[in-house]
Amino acid sequence: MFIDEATLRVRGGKGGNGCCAFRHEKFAPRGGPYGGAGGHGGSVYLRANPNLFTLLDIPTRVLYHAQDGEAGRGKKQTGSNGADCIVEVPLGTMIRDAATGMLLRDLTHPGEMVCVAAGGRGGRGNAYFATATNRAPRTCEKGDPPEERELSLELKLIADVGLVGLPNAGKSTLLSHISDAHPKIADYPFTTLEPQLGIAQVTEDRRIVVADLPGLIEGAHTGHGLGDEFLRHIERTRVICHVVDMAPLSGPDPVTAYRTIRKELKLYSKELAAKRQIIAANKMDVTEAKENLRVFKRKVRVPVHPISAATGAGLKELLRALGEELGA
Ligand SMILES: Nc1nc2c(ncn2[C@@H]2O[C@H](COP(=O)(O)OP(=O)(O)OP(=O)(O)O)[C@@H](O)[C@H]2O)c(=O)[nH]1
Ligand SMILES: [Mg+2]
Repeated sequence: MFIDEATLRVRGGKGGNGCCAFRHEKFAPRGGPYGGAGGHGGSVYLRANPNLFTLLDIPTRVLYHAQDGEAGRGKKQTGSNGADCIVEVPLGTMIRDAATGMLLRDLTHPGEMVCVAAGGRGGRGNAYFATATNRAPRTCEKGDPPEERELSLELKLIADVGLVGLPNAGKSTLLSHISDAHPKIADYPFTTLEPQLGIAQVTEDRRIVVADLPGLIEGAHTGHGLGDEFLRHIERTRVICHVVDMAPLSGPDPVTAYRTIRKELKLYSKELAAKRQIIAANKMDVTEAKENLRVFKRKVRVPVHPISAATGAGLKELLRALGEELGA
C-alpha cells in the first residue's frame, strides 16, 4: 500500500419507513388514513480541503455513514431527514468506486463536494395512498435502502520534494529533522520500505510536503532493490532533493554514488532526469566528509548544500533553497 492511496467504506442513511395509521378521535371515529412519510436518509459527501496534504490522516478502518431518516408517525407527521456525513480530503484527490474502478470525481477546487453514497428516500405513509375508491388504504412504503460502496482514493501529487539517494544516505534522518514525521532510521540499507510524507515549514506561511523514499541502487530502473515502483512516486514530485552521503562507511564514494543515482533517474525516464534538483551533501559532521566534499565539488560541477541531518547544521539553508526552487 502506498501512502497516497486509501480505501474508504461509505454508506448513506436508510430512508425512514412510511407510517400506516388511522385517525381515531372522539368525533371522527373513522377519520381516514393518517400515517406520515419517513424522512430521507442523509448522504455521504467528500469535500476538498486545501489545508490537508496527505491521505494519511484519514482513518480508513471505519465506516463513514450518514444518519438514517426517521420513520413517519401518525397525525401525518413526516419523520425528520437524517444528517449528512462530510469527509474532508486533500485537494487533488481522485475518487473511484473500488469495485468497478470507475472515476467518480477528481476534486480539484477548494470546497468542491461530491456525493459518494446517497441516502435512501423516505417511504410514503398511508395518508398518501387514499383515493376516492379506497379511503382506508393500509399501504405504506418502506424507506429505500441507502447506497453503500467502497471507494479508492488516490492523491495525484504526493509531494513537492522527493528525497532520493542510495540506501543509508540519511534521507529519513533528514525528513525527521525538517518535519513532524517519524520515519524509521537505522544504519542498514533499505530501512525505508514505503514512501513517507512529512510537512516542513519553510517560512511562516509556507509549508511544503516532503516525501522520503526508499533508497535506490544501481539497476533500480529495471526493478533492482525495492524496484522501480518508487521512481513513479518521484516522477510526481516537483523538485528532487538528492541526498549524498559524504562519509560512507562502505559502498561507493560520494561521486560514484551521485552518478549512480543520476544514471538510474535518466534510465527510468527523460522527465525524471530533467526534473529540477538540489543536492544535499549529508553527514558533514563526520571528519572525513570535508575532504570528500572538496573532491565532490571538483568532480561534479553542480551547486551543493552541505548539511548534517543528524546535528541539523545547514538544514535552514537547504529548506530555503527548496522553497525558492518551488517558487515560495
Ligand atoms: N554522522 C551522521 N550520521 C547520519 C547523518 N544522517 C544520517 N545518519 C545515519 O545514517 C544511517 C542511515 O540513516 P537513514 O536516515 O536511515 O538513511 P536512509 O537514506 O533513510 O536509508 P534507507 O531508508 O535505507 O534508504 C543512520 O544510522 C543515521 O543515524 C548525519 O548527518 N551524520
Ligand atoms: Mg530511510
